[in-house]
Amino acid sequence: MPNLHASLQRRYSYKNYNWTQHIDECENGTVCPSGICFNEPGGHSCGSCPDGFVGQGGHCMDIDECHDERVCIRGLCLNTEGSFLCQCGPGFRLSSTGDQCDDVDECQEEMAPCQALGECVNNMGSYTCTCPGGYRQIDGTSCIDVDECLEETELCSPHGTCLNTKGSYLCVCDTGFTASLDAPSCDDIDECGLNETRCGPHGYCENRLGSFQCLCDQGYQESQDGQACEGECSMY
Ligand SMILES: [Ca+2]
Ligand SMILES: [Ca+2]
Ligand SMILES: [Ca+2]
Repeated sequence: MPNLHASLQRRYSYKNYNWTQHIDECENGTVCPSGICFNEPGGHSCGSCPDGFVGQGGHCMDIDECHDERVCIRGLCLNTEGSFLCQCGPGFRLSSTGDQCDDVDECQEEMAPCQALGECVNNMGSYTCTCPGGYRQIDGTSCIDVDECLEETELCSPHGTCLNTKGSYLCVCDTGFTASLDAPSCDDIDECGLNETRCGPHGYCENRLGSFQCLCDQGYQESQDGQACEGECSMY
């Protein structure tokens, strides 16, 4: 209490003054707004204004800290007598210095907000949960599989059936078809192109949609399914 000490010193230096005739204004605690009062012969003086106030001695005025744009950054500043309050909105937290609002990094908090598969991405005042391909965000925090087969009814048609999987889907192709490399559909298998001698030495292979047909040389006959040539001998 250096000011109290100074006051006592000053009182001590006037020890020879006739105190019986002197009125001590400092006894009335309201004479100095600063709260620091020096009793003097024939009067008094006031100490400097306390923190948060500006002025000299008897005249102290509250400082409006909120006028300073460096105070309470990103927050709502409320001036008070001798100080100020900084109120932070959702997604922000008062800094340790108490004079600005800092973004809360929700992704680093103990209770991470994103559910399984959701990747947390922090941003100023909030966060987002991003989902991997084939998943869609719900409730802002969770990722669910997209059922591509339900949402795009023409997928894999007309020669295949769509099968939903977690994070993707499959085209299950009809017999004679195979999944297309460049579209979600099923392409005809060119059985003849894959195996030119498919119909043996006595037949010509002709590709058909979803199948193939053997055209047999004279003296040979197509098998029941049309996919081989049989000599007359084998028929008996
Ligand atoms: Ca944030
Ligand atoms: Ca899926
Ligand atoms: Ca074919």
